[in-house]
Amino acid sequence: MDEKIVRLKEWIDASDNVVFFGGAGVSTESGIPDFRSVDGLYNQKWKYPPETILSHTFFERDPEEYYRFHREKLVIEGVKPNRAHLRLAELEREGKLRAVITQNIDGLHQAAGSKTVLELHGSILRAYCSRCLKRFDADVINYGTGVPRCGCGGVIRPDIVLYEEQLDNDILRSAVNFIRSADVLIVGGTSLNVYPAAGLINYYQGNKLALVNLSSTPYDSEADLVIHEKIGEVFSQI
Ligand code: CNA
Repeated sequence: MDEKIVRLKEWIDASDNVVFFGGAGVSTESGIPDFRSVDGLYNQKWKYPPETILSHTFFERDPEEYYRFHREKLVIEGVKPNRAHLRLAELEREGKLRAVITQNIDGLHQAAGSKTVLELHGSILRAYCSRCLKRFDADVINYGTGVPRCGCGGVIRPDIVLYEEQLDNDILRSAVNFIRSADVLIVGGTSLNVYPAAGLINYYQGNKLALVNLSSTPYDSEADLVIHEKIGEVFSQI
């Protein structure tokens, strides 16, 4: 086994306060493309980059096009948790992992059995009316065609944080608390380019910060351990 993975395993074995902070790269091995890798969403042919389509302004201006992208690119049939999601859920059951903090909106950590999951950017598995706030089953946004509307006439939207929108304060505060008091912080599958989420790392005060990401990130030089490998492969060994 890779010497770095052995070290990460030793840290985890010796701790009961591991926190995981992740992003889109955690779900690529489940078949959901991320935004920035070679076969991620940035390299596909859309008129606008994902960050534009997934913005508040765009959603208000052109919900039709938003939903075309949403249903084609964010909703992927039959996806299942991969080895990273499953091992994280197991580490929580073993009393080692305190929380999963995720930028993902796919619900795969909960599908794997994780209980304490802080969804910084919400979830496409929940929906509500943008006018009267009535809750809806996610099927109305994820399937079908056109723009889903509430009885009140408002556009039904996914319960995700679009670009230009604020993160939920309670979730953010809780994420800061978990990270600040963590013994081991594993950051995985995130380019650490999207703020304010990426800045959460700065709250970590320990000396066991592990970054597990295929490509390098702006935080590589600050980490105590950097592993540039597939996260599912790493987690199947720890
Ligand atoms: P990103 O900016 O797309 O970066 C993903 C990172 O993961 C890249 O640096 C890749 O090198 C790395 N990566 C890809 N596959 C693997 C792998 N198998 N093992 C290890 N590393 C890998 O994504 P971020 O999460 O950093 O950006 C934040 C955005 C993307 C959030 O707002 C998300 O909501 C949004 N997003 C979410 C999903 C999802 O829910 N699954 C999918 C696509 C985008």
